[in-house]
Amino acid sequence: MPDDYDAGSIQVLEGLEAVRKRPGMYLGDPHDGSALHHCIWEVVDNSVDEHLAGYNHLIEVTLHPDHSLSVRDYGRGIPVDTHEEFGISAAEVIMTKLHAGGKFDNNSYKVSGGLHGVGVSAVNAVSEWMDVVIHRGGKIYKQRFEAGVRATDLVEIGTCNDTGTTISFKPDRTIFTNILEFDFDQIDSRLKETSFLNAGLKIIIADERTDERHAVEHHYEGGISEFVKQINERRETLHPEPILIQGEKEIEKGPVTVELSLQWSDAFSENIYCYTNIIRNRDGGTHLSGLRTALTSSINGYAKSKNMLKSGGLSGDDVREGLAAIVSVKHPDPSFSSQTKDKLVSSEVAGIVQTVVYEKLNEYFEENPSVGKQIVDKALLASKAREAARKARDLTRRKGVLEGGGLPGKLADCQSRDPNECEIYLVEGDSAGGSAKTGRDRRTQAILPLRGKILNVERQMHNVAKVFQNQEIQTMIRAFGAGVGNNAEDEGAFDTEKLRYSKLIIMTDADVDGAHIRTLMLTFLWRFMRPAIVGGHVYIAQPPLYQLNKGKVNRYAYSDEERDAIITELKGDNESAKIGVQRYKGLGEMNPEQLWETTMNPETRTMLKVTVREAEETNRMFETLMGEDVPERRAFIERHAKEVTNLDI
Ligand code: 0RA
Repeated sequence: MPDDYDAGSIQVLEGLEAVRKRPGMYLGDPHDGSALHHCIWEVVDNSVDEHLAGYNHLIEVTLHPDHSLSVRDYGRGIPVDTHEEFGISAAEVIMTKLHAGGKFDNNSYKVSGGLHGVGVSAVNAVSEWMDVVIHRGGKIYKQRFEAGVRATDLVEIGTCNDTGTTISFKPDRTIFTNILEFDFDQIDSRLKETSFLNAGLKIIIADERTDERHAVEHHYEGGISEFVKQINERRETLHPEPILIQGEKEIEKGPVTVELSLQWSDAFSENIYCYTNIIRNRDGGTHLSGLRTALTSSINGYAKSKNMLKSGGLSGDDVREGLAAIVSVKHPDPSFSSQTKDKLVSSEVAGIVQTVVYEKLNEYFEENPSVGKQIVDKALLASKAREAARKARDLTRRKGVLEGGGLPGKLADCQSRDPNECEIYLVEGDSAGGSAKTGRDRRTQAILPLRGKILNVERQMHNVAKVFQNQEIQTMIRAFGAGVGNNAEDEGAFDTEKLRYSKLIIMTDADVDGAHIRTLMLTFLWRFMRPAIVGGHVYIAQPPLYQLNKGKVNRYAYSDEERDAIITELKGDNESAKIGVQRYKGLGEMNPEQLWETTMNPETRTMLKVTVREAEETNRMFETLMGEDVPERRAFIERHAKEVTNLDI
């Protein structure tokens, strides 16, 4: 410890001691990895602020082999002149004073901020060491801290002709007792989000912890519009370009700017991501309610003006079905409902967002009437479906679908009566159904063969009676034994508690028809048994595409790449070795043993879990799963989810 310790420094030390004693209060749980990663966000946020101030276009984050991490930016560089109040350099103030941040420069400039906005000094406090290197005014400066305390003076170490700041730190292992490893995927997905929200900012993440250096780069000139496009990447969109909405309003504290990007697709779910000053607000808040109000009134207004409304209006849920949207608000002094900033409560924001969205959306519909019409059509369909689901219960009751009949004859039920261990395979076609019946574990696996295509319920929403006359649909309702209809308040509505199986597994051929049947099945479940999907009970079986053999060795491949990899592996050094390749066209081509071994054995099978994105997103897998980079995605899935991966609907 330097011997010239003055009153200011002692105050600093006390502040930082508090962080070391109770890191959880400032950075989140130090034992589960969340505080460890918050350290990164805190440091990166400072560099993002430089970007927002208009001075920085590149951030380089590097994970080093010694478990330290560095963040380099090309901003103005932290000021090095002596700070009047504290008598030490401004840089040292920022590195050691809690909440110092960029605040003493100009309040309105700092708009980003970490979980608690504690600043880089809190990270310094929980670091074994932290180095800051500053390029500024043609000179390079460096200072080191240990456990948040100055270990060297700020010294000039060279000259340069650029500007910027590099902050490196090594988390203190006495504080982060459980988890010391930075998680590349988590960093990657978070910083990808950061670059989407900061159009034009490039973020490079390099992992130097293994022999093979691994780096990714995120750079989106299109900002939040590219974010929305990526959310909808694997969906049929109703309009090719997201609708971009921008606006600004001056309040007492300064300007509030709002930026939104909206795009509807044929998906069922609604994916709206809200941000205030680049921080995600998981529970939305006033910006979200402003958006919702504007959407409902604007779309209803448009529908009415085009005489598209027959009876009643469209509900908020109806107009938001299939909507992917980003709402990004920048506010000089926002209020949140909690420390974690999950919900924005600044009341003036609702009105600002509502006004901006209402005006701009009306304008957009004016200029793009065909898109407007498609969005209304989609909402009308959602509205009919909702109405149909409401009627479903009465109808099924009257027709006796739920009572009487008992279990359907086609069902080969399992022996166990404990839903937790029971699963039901919904199998396309009688012949595959036969193989599945023979091959299954009859204690826990039930088989329900479904003949041909099930009804396209989307086309029958005006006629619910027809939906419930469909044999396959009646059979499913009876086999599941959990009722029908999404409205939980209705008597007889679908109730996962009553479900006779904890896993509903759709098993169709790996071809176009199979994919179609799967879609029809999912559509039915979404419209009439939604809690099963939301509760994570619906899965897609993954049969192999190929069987490969060399002599007595049999292998299965679930994709073309895997087929090629296995061929290479089986050949080994012998290029001319004979490898048998059989393409499975349908489940029916497999005998019962093969079907069990490749697709049904819980020990070895891979299944897709059907999810609505929100549920999936909780473990932040989605960005990687959605990325364009297929090998990367495969590698990710292999590393993280042996038995199930997700299918978003
Ligand atoms: C205070 C004032 C100024 C810049 C910064 C802080 C600053 C902090 C960090 C932390 C990481 N990178 C950073 N870059 C800049 C403005 C200085 C000026 O007006 O030139």
